Amino acid sequence: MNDDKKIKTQRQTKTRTTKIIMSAAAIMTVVASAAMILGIQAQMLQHVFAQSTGSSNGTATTGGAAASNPVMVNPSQTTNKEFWINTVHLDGATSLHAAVANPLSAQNTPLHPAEVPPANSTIPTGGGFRIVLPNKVGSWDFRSFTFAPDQIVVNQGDKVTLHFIGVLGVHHIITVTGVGTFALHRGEIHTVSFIANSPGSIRFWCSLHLPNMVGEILVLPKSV
Ligand SMILES: [Cu+2]
Repeated sequence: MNDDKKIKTQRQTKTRTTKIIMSAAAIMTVVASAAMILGIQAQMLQHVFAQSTGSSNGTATTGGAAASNPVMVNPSQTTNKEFWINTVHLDGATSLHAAVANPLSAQNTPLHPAEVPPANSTIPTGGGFRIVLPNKVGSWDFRSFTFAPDQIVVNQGDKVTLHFIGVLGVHHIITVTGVGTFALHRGEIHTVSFIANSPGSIRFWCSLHLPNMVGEILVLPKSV
């Protein structure tokens, strides 16, 4: 090999080495960036977890531990109790035909097999239930009215405030035993307030949607 060739070979080797070093540096940069991003994400997750468990340093009880240590209720202590009660109806909309668009359903095309309405309906009268028989495209619906929540627990002597919210259903005629009767339209909020003087059960219901649109306030007795 003459001198010129030697120099050329040395140059080529140098260039290859430089390229390899540059590639390695690029890979390391990518790995370092990925590690940084993952680290930031882990920190964010820790922060979110700390917030959800009410701890900023991770030393307080976790959600799981809190769930196993419930707050004890002492019926001898009376307080103000406030509840928000929504009017609700649940709809089971389906179709006689499988995978046919159902205009009654948010999930427009049912994914489950075709269903036919029961031949002899056993639903009670009273307005609380409604069955819409198949329309021209075979869609049908079963509806049930209720309150959410429909059971509330308070202590004897508590001042109880109930906000009834008209969400679903055009209107309702609601009675709270011992408190009164009122109409509630969609988009309205009607508030009642009373002292739960006696232990036992206070019923509330909608006379337009019986027998299922009913609720109960359970009043725990004061300890002596
Ligand atoms: Cu009602």
